Amino acid sequence: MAELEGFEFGKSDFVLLDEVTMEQFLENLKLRFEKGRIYTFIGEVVVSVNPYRQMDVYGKDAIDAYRGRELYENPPHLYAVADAAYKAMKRRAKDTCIVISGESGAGKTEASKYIMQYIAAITNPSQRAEVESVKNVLLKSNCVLEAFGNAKTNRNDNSSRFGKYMDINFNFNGDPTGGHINNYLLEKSRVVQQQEGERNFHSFYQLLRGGSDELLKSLHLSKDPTDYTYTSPGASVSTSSSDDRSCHRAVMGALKVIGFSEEEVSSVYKILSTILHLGNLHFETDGESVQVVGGDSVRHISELTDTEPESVNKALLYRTVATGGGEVIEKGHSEQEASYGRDAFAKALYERLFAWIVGRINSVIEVKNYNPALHGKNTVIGVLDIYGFEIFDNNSFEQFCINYCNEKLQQLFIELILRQEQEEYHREGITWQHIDYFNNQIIVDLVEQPHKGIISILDEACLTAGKVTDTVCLDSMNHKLGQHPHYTSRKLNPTDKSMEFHRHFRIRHYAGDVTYSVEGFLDKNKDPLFQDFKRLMYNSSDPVLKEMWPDGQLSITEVTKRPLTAATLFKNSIIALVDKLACKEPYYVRCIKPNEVKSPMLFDDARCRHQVAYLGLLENVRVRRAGFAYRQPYERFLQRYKMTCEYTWPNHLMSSDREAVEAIVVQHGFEGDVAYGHTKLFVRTPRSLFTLEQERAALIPILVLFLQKVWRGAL
Ligand code: AOV
Ligand code: MG
Repeated sequence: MAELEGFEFGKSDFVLLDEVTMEQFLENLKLRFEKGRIYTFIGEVVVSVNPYRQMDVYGKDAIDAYRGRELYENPPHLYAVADAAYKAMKRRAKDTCIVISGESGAGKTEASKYIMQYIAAITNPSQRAEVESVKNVLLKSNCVLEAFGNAKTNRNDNSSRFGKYMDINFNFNGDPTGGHINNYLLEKSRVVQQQEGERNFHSFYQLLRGGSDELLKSLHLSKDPTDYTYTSPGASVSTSSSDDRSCHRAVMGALKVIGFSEEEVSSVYKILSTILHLGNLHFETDGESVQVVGGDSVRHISELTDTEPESVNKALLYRTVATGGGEVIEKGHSEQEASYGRDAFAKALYERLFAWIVGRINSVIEVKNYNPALHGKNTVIGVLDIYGFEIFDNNSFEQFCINYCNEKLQQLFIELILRQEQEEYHREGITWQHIDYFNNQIIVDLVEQPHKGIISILDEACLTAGKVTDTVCLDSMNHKLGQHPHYTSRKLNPTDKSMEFHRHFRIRHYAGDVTYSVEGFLDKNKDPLFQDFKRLMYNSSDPVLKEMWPDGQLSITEVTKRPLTAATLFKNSIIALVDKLACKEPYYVRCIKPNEVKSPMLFDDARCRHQVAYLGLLENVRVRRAGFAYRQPYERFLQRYKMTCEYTWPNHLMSSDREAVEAIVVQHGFEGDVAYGHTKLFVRTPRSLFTLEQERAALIPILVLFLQKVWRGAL
């Protein structure tokens, strides 16, 4: 239970609400938000509201206050959860994970960084150099990954466009020995196109605005993002340009600390520049053949990628195909095919660059020379910060994947929070009472079920020979899923005959209805890239670039005909992630976005109500309170409340702590409100605890007075 701060700040744990209603929940959340209390517990879950302003609650004092303390001893905080996860890991050698969820802009990434900073701050008290270096790399990796994986969207100026799960490994001392980052589905379509009001990945603007004159000259770049097709639309989008400049410096510094060599850093910037030059190419035809137009771009690209200009030109204009008879021929692109190929190449370059950066960081932090026989069990804390639920004006394949991922995480939340309760009651020999909640498994199935789900239908369309269009695929989905309670075929809406409805479908997600435009779904799912580009990169003399394209060594006849689709790869990776999380002891941070306008003052009731509802927070409180709102080991309960009972203060003479606890319970007359587990006392309603807390609070000043007198020798 959270330490009572006094009710002027609202209730620090939602289980203390008089009644579990949406009104009371919101009232408490709002009051706390307005009083600058952005964190509130539901038992061990922390609910966090994005303050949209710097809070003075993350300093050294706060770290010291939470270090090694029990969850209920301090006001709710991310640090309390981080410490609980750390303690479980250290004391009980349990692998734990902290799952941070909430919609886009709700504060997940910020929360994950505070949690990591906390863990870094409380470990390695003896300042061992190798541990410090691991911690440093873990912390610095955030800066690099955000530069390359985040972008300004309409919902968040620093939106994560990839999912991140980071395992931090600990030795038996509880000090970090290494880690591993898994990244999920980078939104690479952003490299070549952004929605209105949004930007490309930060890295491009940081390089252009922050790179030194010398660096930019060597990359044949100007300082102005409007000079490049891929960065031009986002160039005027407001974010302070000095931020881009200072971030560039920070990223350069971080790359160095992590251990990227000068050559590697240079390769990274060359690849970014190659992408920008690629975007400025276009194609023209004289009716017979297609030509590349774009000034010196081809020359720059060949120089930056360490390849021959003729080879670049050729890869842009031709593709090698194997005929049915096994013959290999070169086929010229149409203008449209060439533009398509260029964009696919630019996206793939960026995606591989990102994956390579993650791999490079992993190679530095991976646990080396760890011998469990010698060093004890290597335990792990996982921190998950993955893109939140998204509803945009135009929702595409990326939103479909992101929202599916959020369905999976919600499923895990339901499963684990209920399972944990169930297990605890079972372990302690107490009967558990079932609480109703919305189980979103039905939506998960709608997306991922073999043969029947949306991903299967998409894959089938992608693998069908010939031209299956997005709309044909949509027809197939409508046909197969039209009756599903969470799927709406917009085409079947008899009142609307507009064409728009022929290109959309709607999913009733746990977090709300989302209408997806099917346009581009098949292409993004198939994600094709001409083998010629892969070969071009593999043949580069730049070792870093070459390393990113091992599949370029395959000849056209060796290329696998049917690689897994993007949706299936994503599905598999998310299923693996969920499996990984499910076998750890979970801790949850549930983030709420208080308003749409990034204001520190505004608590938008309707928006918050919606989030509280879909995050299942009321159910969470109910489950927590169902049988018993509180549980506490006998010893701890006794420590806290022994002063309220004459038989236990200052020490009891009973044969066990459990008996002493019984004496307290009986003295206060709430024996009908408790159950005695094997090791813990379970209290059904908050009121009983209130009585005790109030009595304790009233006694403390008397006690202090008494002790002061003792010290002064007055007694
Ligand atoms: P997200 O990770 O949940 O969205 P962020 O963590 O990036 O959201 O938060 C969005 C913005 O809100 C940040 O850039 C900060 O300006 C502000 N913010 C969030 N938490 C805090 C905090 N504790 N203190 C001060 N400001 C905060 V997304 O990545 O879009 O799903 O894909
Ligand atoms: Mg984020």
